[in-house]
Amino acid sequence: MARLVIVSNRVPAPRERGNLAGGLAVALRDAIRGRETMWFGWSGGTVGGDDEPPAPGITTVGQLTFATLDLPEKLFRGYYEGFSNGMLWPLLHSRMGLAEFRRTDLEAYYAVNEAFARALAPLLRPDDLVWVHDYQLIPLGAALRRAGVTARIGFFLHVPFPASALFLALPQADRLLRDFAAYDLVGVQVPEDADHLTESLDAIGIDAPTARAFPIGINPKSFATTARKAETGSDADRLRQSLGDRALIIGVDRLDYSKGIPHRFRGFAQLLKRFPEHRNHVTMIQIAPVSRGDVAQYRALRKELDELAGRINGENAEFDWVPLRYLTRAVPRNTLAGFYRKARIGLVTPLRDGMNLVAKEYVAAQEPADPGALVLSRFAGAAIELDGAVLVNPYDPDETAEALHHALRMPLEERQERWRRMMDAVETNTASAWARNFVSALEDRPARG
Ligand code: ADQ
Repeated sequence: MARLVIVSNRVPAPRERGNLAGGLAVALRDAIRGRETMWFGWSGGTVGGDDEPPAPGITTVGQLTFATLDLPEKLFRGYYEGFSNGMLWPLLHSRMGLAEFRRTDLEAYYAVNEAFARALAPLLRPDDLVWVHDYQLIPLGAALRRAGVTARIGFFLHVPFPASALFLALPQADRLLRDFAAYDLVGVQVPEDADHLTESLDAIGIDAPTARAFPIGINPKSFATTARKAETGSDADRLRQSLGDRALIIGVDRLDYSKGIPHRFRGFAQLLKRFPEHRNHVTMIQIAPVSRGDVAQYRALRKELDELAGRINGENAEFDWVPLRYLTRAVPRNTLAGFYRKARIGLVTPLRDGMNLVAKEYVAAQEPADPGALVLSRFAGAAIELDGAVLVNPYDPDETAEALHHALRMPLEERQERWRRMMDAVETNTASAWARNFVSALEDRPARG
């Protein structure tokens, strides 16, 4: 079996390497198991000056080798906070108004991708399968080819790809688009992203491999088990006691403007205003740990949410009921799973989202005999598979309010029927199926060497 080489900006932290606990590692766990694997990426550390970064640090845990690179501080900022998160993230989520382009950031982005390629190329063998992840590393494939790498290289974009009229507003968009041609396989979350990328490539006449949809999933069995166990834990118990017999609506996201959290708060406020029978009978909890706190747009979002949550509670609370509980603290994953199971409604309303795994986790956490309902944005990739959700346009708080009203009154039979349909989808497109499908599609590509 060919060796798998995973490349992502971040690699699992040393304490997670034994059991591969977080994020992408969970999704890739089954693809890695039983296969020689190398995982290459940024170490999380920076070095001063503009010098060439030191050689990658290499550690091996069983069949898995981690190779991590320190990056020069200034270059890292331009690459990560500047171009990746300040320009590409808003652009790819169709929020050009929030994007900030600086030529120096673009150059830092390319310089880091070149540094990654220089450090990685000597570690590669011709029969490796190289799998590059996400928008921070679009130019890596081309940089590896320039360094003489002939191995098969695939790329997966975790976030959406916007319509070409938008993407082509990016200065030097053609340079980035040309980089896609170096890959043997390009994967995106849903067919619409594939169409959009193809449209942009066609617009400037680039012959890159056709992008294909590989919708990412979760591991529903283990998530359901976690939720079942957590349901009887002390956190879930405290939550239950604090709610009394009120229904719970839950939102869980990174604090990110793509997630539509202010819109969601306004939708909840509209529910209380237009359907007052729910007042004092429903509580919403929003868990949104701060992310990318160094970027101005994220600080502005935090301020907006602080004000909005304060206003909604000020205007609606009773002396014995606070409608909205808003936490910017992180909550452990298994505690969250127990909360999902307790919640009557999962409220997931991104303005744009590649997939959105919270939606799938909410479904997997439900009790089959008495499942909650999912209210989901039609602009999340997950909406394509989860057609048993109550779909909303998150820009319209009234539509969200109506969906919540409908979901709160949904009869058991309808909840069961909708949940079964969603659970079937979550059980079909699991994380391991996703990784397996991508790796085998890459393996099927002809070798270049
Ligand atoms: P994210 O934007 O981070 O991911 P999402 O898919 O919802 O969004 O979440 C990823 C993971 O983070 C989930 O396992 C979730 O449970 C966890 N998470 C989210 N909020 C949390 C919180 N408040 N506390 C604890 N854990 C939390 C990007 C893309 C998505 C795409 C994924 C995977 O933006 O569209 O679905 O990658 O490809």
